[in-house]
Amino acid sequence: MNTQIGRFITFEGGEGVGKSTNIQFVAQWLAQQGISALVTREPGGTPIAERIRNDLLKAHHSEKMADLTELLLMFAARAQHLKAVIIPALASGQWVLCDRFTDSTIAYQGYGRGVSLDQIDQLRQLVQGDLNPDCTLLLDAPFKMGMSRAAQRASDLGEEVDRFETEDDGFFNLVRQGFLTLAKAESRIHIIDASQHLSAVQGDIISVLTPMLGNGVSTKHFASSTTKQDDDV
Ligand code: T5A
Repeated sequence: MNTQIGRFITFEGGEGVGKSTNIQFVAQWLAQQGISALVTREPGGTPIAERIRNDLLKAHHSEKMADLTELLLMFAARAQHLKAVIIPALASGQWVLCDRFTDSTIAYQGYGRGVSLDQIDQLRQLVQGDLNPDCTLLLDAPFKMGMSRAAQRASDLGEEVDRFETEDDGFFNLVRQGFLTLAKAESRIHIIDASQHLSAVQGDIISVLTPMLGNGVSTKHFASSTTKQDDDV
């Protein structure tokens, strides 16, 4: 019988703040604790969702992608990812480490593009029901620092700039403020200062995750997320 309880951990933040780097670090750290973790990403994580990702990130289309199209494609990819990958992994007791999830939709499409947060919430409920992350690590740094790290990595690896990376400073400021606003409202979101040296960032991440290793934390994938207001009561 599988006695391990899967946990759903998401990594969020702006461009180049260190999500991919730290998700790999956490997977290795969990393996050292004897915990099997599935590493995945959004948009993407399944063959169909990765095809949607290609269209979403492609820098140049022959027409401008409408904001609503972008939003629906994010949730279409997420619906496939949840059904094919995330839910089965959690049900089998695996931990799931996901590079971006719905908080990115709220920050980028909601705060960044200005799409109605109520509409996003309706789609969230349709696609996720009560399935929410157990814990979210919000890697936060001034957006110019993240952009410059991402640009350096892209130049080292010969990667092309994606459609979101062509946005202006105002957009990325709104996205960052969106993430920080979410973190104030949701107790599952932990802000990690990603401007620190990588070893300090990883120390902070371990401090957040260590309490989840024991039996003291109940899993609540299928319960509504707790708000900070709830905690204060
Ligand atoms: N999107 C996504 C939406 O608009 N809505 C949604 O709902 C979702 C799910 C996805 C895009 O889609 C958008 C947001 C995005 O624009 P992506 O490639 O998944 O694109 O996301 P990016 O943020 O672009 O991912 P990156 O791979 O560019 O950034 P990471 O993963 O945050 O950064 P990482 O780990 O690659 O680090 C970048 C560089 O910095 C170094 C690393 O070694 C690397 O070279 N680094 C550090 N250097 C010094 N100090 C530290 N502390 C460092 N941490 C990392």
